[in-house]
Amino acid sequence: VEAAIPEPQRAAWIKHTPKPFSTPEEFEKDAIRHIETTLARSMYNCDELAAYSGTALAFRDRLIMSWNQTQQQHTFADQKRVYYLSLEFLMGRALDNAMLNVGQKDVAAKGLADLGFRIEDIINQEHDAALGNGGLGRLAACFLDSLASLDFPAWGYGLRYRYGIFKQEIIDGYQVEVPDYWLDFNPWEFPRHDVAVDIQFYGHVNRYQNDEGKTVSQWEGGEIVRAVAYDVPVPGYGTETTNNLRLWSSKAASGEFDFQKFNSGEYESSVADQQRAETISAVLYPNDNLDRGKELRLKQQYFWCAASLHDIVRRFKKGGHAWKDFPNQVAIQLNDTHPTLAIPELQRILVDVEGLEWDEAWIIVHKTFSYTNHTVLPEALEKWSVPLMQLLLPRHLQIIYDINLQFLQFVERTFPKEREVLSRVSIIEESQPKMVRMAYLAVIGSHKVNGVAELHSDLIKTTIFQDFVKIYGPDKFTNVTNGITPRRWLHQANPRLSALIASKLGSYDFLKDLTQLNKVENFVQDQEFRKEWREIKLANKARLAKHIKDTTGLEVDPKALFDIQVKRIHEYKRQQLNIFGVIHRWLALKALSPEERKATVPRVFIFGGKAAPGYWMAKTVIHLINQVGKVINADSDVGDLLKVVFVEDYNVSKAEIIVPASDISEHISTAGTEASGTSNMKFVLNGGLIIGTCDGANIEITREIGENNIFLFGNLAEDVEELRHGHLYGNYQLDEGLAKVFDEIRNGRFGDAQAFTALINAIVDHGDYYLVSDDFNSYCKTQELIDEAYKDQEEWLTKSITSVARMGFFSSDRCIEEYAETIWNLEPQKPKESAALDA
Ligand code: HBZ
Repeated sequence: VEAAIPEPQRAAWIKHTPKPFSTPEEFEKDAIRHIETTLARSMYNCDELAAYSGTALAFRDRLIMSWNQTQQQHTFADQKRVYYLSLEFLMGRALDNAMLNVGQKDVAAKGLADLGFRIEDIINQEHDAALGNGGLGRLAACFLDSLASLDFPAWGYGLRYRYGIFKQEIIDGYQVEVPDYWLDFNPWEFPRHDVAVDIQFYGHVNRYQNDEGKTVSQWEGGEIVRAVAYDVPVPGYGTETTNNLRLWSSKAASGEFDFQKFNSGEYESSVADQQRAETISAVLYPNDNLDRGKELRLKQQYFWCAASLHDIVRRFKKGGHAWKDFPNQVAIQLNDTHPTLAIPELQRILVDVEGLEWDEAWIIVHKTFSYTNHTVLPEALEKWSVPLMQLLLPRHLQIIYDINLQFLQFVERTFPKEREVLSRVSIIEESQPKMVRMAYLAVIGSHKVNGVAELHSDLIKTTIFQDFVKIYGPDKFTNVTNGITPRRWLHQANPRLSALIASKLGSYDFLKDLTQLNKVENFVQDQEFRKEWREIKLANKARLAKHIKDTTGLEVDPKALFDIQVKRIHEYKRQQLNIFGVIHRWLALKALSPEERKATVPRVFIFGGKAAPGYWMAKTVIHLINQVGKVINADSDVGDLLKVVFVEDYNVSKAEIIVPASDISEHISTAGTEASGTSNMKFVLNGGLIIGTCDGANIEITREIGENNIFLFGNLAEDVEELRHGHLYGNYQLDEGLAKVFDEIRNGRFGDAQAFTALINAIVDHGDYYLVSDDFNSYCKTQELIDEAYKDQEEWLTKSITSVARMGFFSSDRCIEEYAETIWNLEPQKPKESAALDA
């Protein structure tokens, strides 16, 4: 390939390709050129947004050079790639990350200062790329960072939503959703108008005999929508590797159909067709852990799967390999069941389009895919109605039926005497209407299925996939405990802590091998080190206090114990347990004499998180938190001893401010419901302790950091079922402390009592499914232990440092290496020249 370009041309090209900035002046030159020419602005109207844009464009130029180089090298090497299919990528901001990953933040800071700007202000101009709901989408973003940082040939595939997750405003204590139109100016994407795929919907299937006398199926008619690729460069940290995230945008296919309409004067309906096509990628569905079965969602899923597979197959075919080599060239990871249609789609391409035999094709499909499950909650398991699928994807439904038939025949041969197992494991649920169970299809079409923390991976084997373990044996099911990228969640969010650690360890190498953090334990008695550690935590708390003051007007004391719960609002995550605990604490404080109160540790409870717009109970929880805050924050009896804050519009950028500022964070889901959790890892990595249940990754965090360094409480997963049964059929006894809390709410202490009846009734009358009452006492007692523990600041500091030192396991790098070795069979591809690291 390289030899084809004559030497003089090569030399000219190489001479003029943009290089990393070696001085602030070089950066300034590029930024100014972009501000003047790309943006058509000048020195006299360069505000912070323009400075951000110029900076971003200057860095984008660099990224695209390494992106080009990476893609060329990967194509040339012709080795296996992994494709990460996720409907969500919660990337957050890109500029800070890009500057740190290429090691040039210092250069940019100096350059911007020369132009009269503070780099923090410039970074804050950027709009979050918020194409996700919560943990699942952020995990995908951490994985992309690790894949690039570890030099794995990998692409992400997703949708380019015009509207990401809504912006949350709190008005009179209620959540109000505002659209997140984020594409106004997005320097991080490259439209690829030449990469377009036409995607078919509706229509019918024709079966006919081909020339060789073979019966073939052909999907015909229906509608076509065009998928256009937008590429987002994903730079690795301290490496030249820049991978690609390809997001698909929908638009009308300009076929003859449209022209006919234009010509016959149907301008309006032609424009309406266009808008209908664009609707597909218009908006991210804002539900997490809930399946609503909307037609447009199914369209999104197929549109994205079909476009991605078309792209993957096209790339594979360019390599000139035999079809049986497909799984040696391609690994596809399904992030939850959302991309499961990729399974019948690949089977369709191989059989209907490429003419392979069914069995031959199925072996390829099955070796290519693997599936990650993120939940056992029944309401989150995706099912699509058979009539809807028949209408929208008639050929895929046939293929699913054929896959099911072969599977059930296999099950029957293996377990001839167990007929009832057949209906249990069938992909088709025999309900009215019939439903396609996507998780079963994902299991059957994949060679590996993984959960995201040990407990969760055990649970899927004994609950939702129990029968499949019997059918396939246990080896198909595995665990890969989640992780987080230490680049964003330590180095970027908490630069001072990162620098302190680097100063002791001698380098920033721990950011690429987080297990090296264990050496931090050697300094746990180093007085100077301890002092700085303490100061950094205080400074991070002051930064959050300032944010709270700026956004809510409330003043909180950075010296108080900061107790934080930030995550999507969901009954199973139990923000209600937390706020009931706050009320309980308030009542207890008010009962103390002023003298006694002096001995209590001041606490600030900080909440944040979005409720799905249609999730009434979650919205009620937000309302209650705000009402409780209003009353308590104005109560002079308790003054600074107790404050309650709700931080509006929790997102990735807010998390970067909030996570480093905790003393305690709360991860208090009903045991067995939170698959893993990842913010638990982020908080501990930043020196915060946690209060949590024995759930998800809390269990492994405890194992790593030691049980003296975590505050665990509550019932165990293995007891949950029996407790629930007892609530319904035993005689239910509400916890006494909780009863008092409910009395206060019912008495109208926090405004209109009626507003909170449903919340209370769920516990008192409707079986307390999430065990709030069962765990209430244990929760409050553990909170008291925390008050006591916080009084011994030296011991607290020791716990903080020790915990951080033991968090090496939770890097998403470890996670990706596990996937690469045990699931993808994937090797890294080191870039030819590697740039120096300048952290
Ligand atoms: O995935 C989360 C789990 O709740 C959490 O425990 C885990 O740590 C994390 C990463 O593995 N799941 C989600 O965030 N799920 C969703 O956001 C979601 C979005 C759309 C859906 C279903 C779930 O249709």
